[in-house]
Amino acid sequence: MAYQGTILKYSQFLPVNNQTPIISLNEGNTALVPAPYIAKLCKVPGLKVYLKMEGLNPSGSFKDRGMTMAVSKAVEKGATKIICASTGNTSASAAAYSARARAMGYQMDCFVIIPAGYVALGKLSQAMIYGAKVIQIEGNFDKALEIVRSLTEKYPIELVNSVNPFRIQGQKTGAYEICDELGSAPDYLCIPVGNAGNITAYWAGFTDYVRNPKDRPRMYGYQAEGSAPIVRGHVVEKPETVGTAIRIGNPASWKQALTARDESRGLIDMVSDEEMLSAYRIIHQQEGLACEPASAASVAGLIKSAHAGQIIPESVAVCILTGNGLKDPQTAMKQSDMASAEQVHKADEHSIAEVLGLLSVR
Ligand code: AN7
Repeated sequence: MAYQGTILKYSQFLPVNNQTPIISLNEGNTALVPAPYIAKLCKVPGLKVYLKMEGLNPSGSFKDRGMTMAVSKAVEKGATKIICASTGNTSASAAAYSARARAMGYQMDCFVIIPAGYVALGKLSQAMIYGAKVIQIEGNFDKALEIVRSLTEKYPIELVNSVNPFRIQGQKTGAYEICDELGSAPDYLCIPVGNAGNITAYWAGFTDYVRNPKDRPRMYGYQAEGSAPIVRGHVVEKPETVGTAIRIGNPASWKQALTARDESRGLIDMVSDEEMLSAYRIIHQQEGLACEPASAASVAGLIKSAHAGQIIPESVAVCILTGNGLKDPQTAMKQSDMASAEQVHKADEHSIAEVLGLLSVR
């Protein structure tokens, strides 16, 4: 049977039955790619590093694993409207899966509430072209989440943020795939932390899938220094980071993230924007792989933890690259040699050979 997405592949672990309409875009089955350059940078003897390419999902982020479940269950209970607050990827995913629900003959409208000015261009354009109603607010993600939580208590509209338990259920499949591919769980699972839904989901997934607690990975979560409420132990009123996806000051799954950390004997740390951007450039330029800035927090964090002696020799670390590199073209441009790329040259072979520095090598 051809691959048909995460729900059918892992139905035995998910709250679905034959009556559940499966709204799928063939999400999941994402590549797990070795990252030898990053492994070397860690300076830990015998360390193996893999990157889980979640940007290869249909709407370009890990959110699709949760959204296929959340939208399927919304359709099952007869909902015709879904809503989310979002830093961008949840809105793109919700918009895509509601379009897919319409393809299957169900009525489904999608509303997304986003912080004005802080959603990467790729994500905003996705929500729009998939046909969602996009509402920008003056205020950050935390405020947007407050509003949608309140709205969904008062009106007949389904909340599809990760406070919806089906989102977490669906996102467990990332952990299953890693275990299937490696033949066992890794020693460390490095993951960016924003609203803390994904670290919660991965830990639940490893707990389902790996019988012996000793064989489960340590969960290493990383927040951005300017939006690190879990690390600092208090709500951050004005979160700031170049990784706009994780610009979240009051994570909904805060407690569950602490449980994941403590049960797995892991840690939750933070990385600076400079560390995140350095990892972002390394992933692209030294591995030939791609992700958005917030995703690079997992690699920046791994490097930081390795240098701090928190990764043991001969171990295996998996970093989750949560979102596609094309989500945030503006940051990609800013992190590159813009001055030289923007210059327009005469269409003249000799002068181009000169610019390329080829004349002297002949
Ligand atoms: C690329 O889309 O919160 O800790 O509204 O887009 O589960 O929140 C996105 C989060 C990491 C953090 N990497 O995951 C949203 C949103 C990327 C993300 C996270 C997000 P959680």
